[in-house]
Amino acid sequence: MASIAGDIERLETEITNAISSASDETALEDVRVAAIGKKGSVSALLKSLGGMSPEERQVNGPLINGLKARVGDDINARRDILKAQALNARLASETIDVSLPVREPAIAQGRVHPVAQVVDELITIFADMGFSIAEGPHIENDNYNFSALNIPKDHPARQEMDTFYFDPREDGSRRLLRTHTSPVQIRTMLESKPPIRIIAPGRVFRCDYDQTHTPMFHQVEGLVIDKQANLGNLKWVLEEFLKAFFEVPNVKMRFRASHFPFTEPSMEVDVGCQRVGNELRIGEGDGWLEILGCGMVHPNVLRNVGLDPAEYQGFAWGMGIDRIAMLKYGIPDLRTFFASDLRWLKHYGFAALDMPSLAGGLSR
Ligand code: 2NM
Repeated sequence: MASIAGDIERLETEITNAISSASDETALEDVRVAAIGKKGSVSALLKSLGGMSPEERQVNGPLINGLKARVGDDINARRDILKAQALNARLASETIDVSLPVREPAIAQGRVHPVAQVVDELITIFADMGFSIAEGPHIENDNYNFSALNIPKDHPARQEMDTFYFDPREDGSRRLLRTHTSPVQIRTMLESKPPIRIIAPGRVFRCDYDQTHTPMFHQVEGLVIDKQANLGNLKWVLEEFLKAFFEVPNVKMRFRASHFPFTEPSMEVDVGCQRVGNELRIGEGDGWLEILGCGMVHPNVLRNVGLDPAEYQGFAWGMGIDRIAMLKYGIPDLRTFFASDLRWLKHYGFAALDMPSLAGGLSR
């Protein structure tokens, strides 16, 4: 009787070697298919049982089936090892150091310019008092920037020196860059009916450049038109604004007589202040700081926009946004505002997602 015990032993050594040298699961699968797959070497041996005598089959059958079972077990054991190795390799290559500092997303790296921050604060404060925000073009005509505002033809503000004029047009008229935001008030009064409560923040342009002046700067002007609007209302609005803006419980105010063509009477407002070390505190103290101009809208201005001064009156005020930003945030030099220096912006700028709110404290 022909025994195949020797053949089985040789085949088993061969397969066992192949299993242990399979370096990954794919290679191991190839070994499995070549041994116990349908057309594999062990399967071929099993098939050969069919051509054997019953006696041979009785001896060889258990031998071959034993081989098949051992090979299967070997392969499964090797697969477990390879799986674990692959997982360990992956864990090693995909390691994250969770102790590293978090990298800031772009939104957190950007900064809001102090002027933009102050405009947001102004809008928050005046919106809370029932004011709307009005805007207008930077390029204006002589009428909206000067004549409608009761600024006479020979007024010094009209001269080339202060105003950026464009080249004259065919008809002799000249466009200009607005020198204040007042043309926005004129446009608003022409377009809408009283009561009017607006603020107009925006860029203005004057031909002037030194320590404290830049040819482009920012202004906010306010306007209230109503049948009974009066100086008492003006004082209240300004006082509420100054307290909210400088985030102090009291602001000492002083109204000094002044002159603007577009208001009568006209006043300049000083606020109390105090130097504490390096810091200038607005609100109370022995010092005074000029902060804004204001007055009752001149009857000629009302007439120029078709309002009857006998029926309506109004008050208006104006101030420099850059200047109040410097005062509130302790920025010493105006010219640095427009230098586009990223280090400056990182130092004086505000977090992009930190919106001013009265509930949260404007500049928190
Ligand atoms: C100021 C001071 C005083 C002002 C007046 C007007 C208008 F259009 F109603 F006549 N707008 N702005 C005004 C008044 C502006 O800035 C220092």
